[in-house]
Amino acid sequence: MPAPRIVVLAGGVGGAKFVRGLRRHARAAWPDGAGGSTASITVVANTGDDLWLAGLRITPDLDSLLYALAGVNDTSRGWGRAGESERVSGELAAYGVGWPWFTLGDLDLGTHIARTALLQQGLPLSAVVERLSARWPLGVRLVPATDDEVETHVLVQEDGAPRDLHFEEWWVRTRAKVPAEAFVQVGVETAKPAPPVVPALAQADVVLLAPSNPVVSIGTILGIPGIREALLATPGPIVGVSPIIGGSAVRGMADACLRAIGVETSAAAVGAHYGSRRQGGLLDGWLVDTSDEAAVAALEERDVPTRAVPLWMHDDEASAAIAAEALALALGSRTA
Ligand code: FO1
Repeated sequence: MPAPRIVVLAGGVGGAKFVRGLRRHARAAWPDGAGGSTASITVVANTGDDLWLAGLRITPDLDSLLYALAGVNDTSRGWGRAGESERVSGELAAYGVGWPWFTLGDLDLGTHIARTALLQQGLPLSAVVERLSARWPLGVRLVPATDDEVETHVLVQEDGAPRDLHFEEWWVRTRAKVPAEAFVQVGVETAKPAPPVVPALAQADVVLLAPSNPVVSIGTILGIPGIREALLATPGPIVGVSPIIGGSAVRGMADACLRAIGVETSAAAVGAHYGSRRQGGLLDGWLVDTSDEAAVAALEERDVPTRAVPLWMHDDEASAAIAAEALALALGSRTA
């Protein structure tokens, strides 16, 4: 088949691994003769984690994707830059500026300063992402879900009182240990999809939901008015990859998020949560790990074509194999 136009909805760490694998598979399946691919990959990234801190605009999921695709990410932490130092953050802590428990590395701060400078020149976030991405040959187009500031806040009870925490405070300071009562996308009512999002979905041959947090990453992207509608109007099939393997979240604390919306932490429950496209949901296909073989029958009964394949993204090769399976399920051929 001709090289496909692929759109991926993705969050940060899991999304970055998956997109690296998809890029590797595309380069093998549809080579352009120069080490790249004739397939096009557009990544629509979650921006709900974004925040203003120490006067800088920080975009965690976009940065996880940017750094991982550029090959300059800290692969052990899963976020931030390789070879990082923390001289400036020590100064910020001494001045009591920022959050002492939220580490801003020196190289990472370079990105945040550049982004903030470009935003202050009046560039929308999608143009800033394009500018920052141009520094490396990523081989994919990174796009924020929206150019508007729509931050995810978490409603909790802390010290006996109701509190509204920015997602990053809940995630990093409390390690999601304080039960989330609700997630709120502040300002979402007036937000719009970033300009490239709807056209990319309208022209997609296939749309993939990366194995990202279904609530605060995929769910947040779909919460931007207009994106869910554009996704469901896409001509291509929509295939998701389960972020839950064997009943537990792979890395992040997805279970703490799923609990907050009353969804069981299982590959079957998340697949059912996304729902069958034929019945008004999102999925034309769902990949679960081989350890979740039992989910296949459960989801097929719900009209969601499902395959059980190895989903641990140990390395790029494993991630590429998962991407190949997702495309095969979507495009109906084993050679996709
Ligand atoms: N995660 C942590 O666990 N600890 C940190 O100190 C931390 C700092 C940080 C700074 C910039 C940035 O872009 C991400 C950072 N993260 C940190 C990761 C972040 O919480 C996650 O990448 C996502 O927000 C969750 O997917």
